Amino acid sequence: MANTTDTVLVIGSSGQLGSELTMELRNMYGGSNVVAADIAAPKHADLRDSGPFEKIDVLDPKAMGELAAKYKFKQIYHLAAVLSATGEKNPKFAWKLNMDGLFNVLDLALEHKVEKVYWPSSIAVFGPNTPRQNTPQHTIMDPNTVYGISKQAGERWCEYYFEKYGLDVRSLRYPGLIGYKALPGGGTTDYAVDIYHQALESASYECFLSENTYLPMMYMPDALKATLDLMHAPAEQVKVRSSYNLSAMSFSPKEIAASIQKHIPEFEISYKPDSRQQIADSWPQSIDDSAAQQDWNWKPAYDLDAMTADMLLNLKKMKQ
Ligand code: AKB
Repeated sequence: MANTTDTVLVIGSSGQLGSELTMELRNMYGGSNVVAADIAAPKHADLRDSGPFEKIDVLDPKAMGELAAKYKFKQIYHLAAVLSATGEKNPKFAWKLNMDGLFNVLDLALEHKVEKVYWPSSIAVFGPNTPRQNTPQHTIMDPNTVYGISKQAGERWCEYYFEKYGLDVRSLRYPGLIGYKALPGGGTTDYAVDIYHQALESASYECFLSENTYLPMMYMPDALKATLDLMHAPAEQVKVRSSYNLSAMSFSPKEIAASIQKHIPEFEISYKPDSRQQIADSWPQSIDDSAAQQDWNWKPAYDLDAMTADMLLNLKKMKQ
């Protein structure tokens, strides 16, 4: 249950997930109770107008401390991260932002007695020796991207802060997230958002992954629901304190193209795999999320065709 008097901080509020999650939280807790914070200003007017925005660098613990003293946050959602493809271009910086940013938030939460922290992990915690079908919650994890390594290490630290200091940290291993409101930035799964935009603009798309590359994916409304359900579950139901496997659908570029062709028959896809192919090939193709189902009743609502219909409808409306 949401305690509507809580003050909530969303770090990374201008990003793909952050911009949508901030709006959902504002609907639940009231606009003025949810502080959007990012290094970049919010792009969307609804985000700008619906509540406070603070420009913040998660690598600046002093500024974060001042923010916490000002607002007395009860919950923090820490979403700021360098994703998989961008991370490979500057591994040292990706490690710094992803790890130091997490430590700054965890320590801030302890110091300012924040009651709950949310931090996203990813399917990138898995690697080439992980079983690729129905990847279990507990299995071999040998990530080979700096993003994946930082997420795996982050999971261990979240569990450590929970076990040693009693900090209520919760986390999900997101698959590729697809939404129409904001663009992703620098991930390996980004093609599955871009393809819808290009389908409407030019009825063609050149994909940076090969046609039969299966990856786990999720439509944004399901990702928002999973995040909020986990954060509002009674603490004793949250049994996994590293990060929960989370699943909705798995598809290949060829299959998403076929789904789009049901609405736009002339749509054509071509393939030009680049360095992101190697990352995709090291990740699972499908995920076993039975722990999330059992512990807090997780169930997704959207499959590929339902997502395609909704994406195209909403993108068309936005382009009018
Ligand atoms: C990425 O592709 O890097 C992200 C992810 C799966 O975590 N979307």
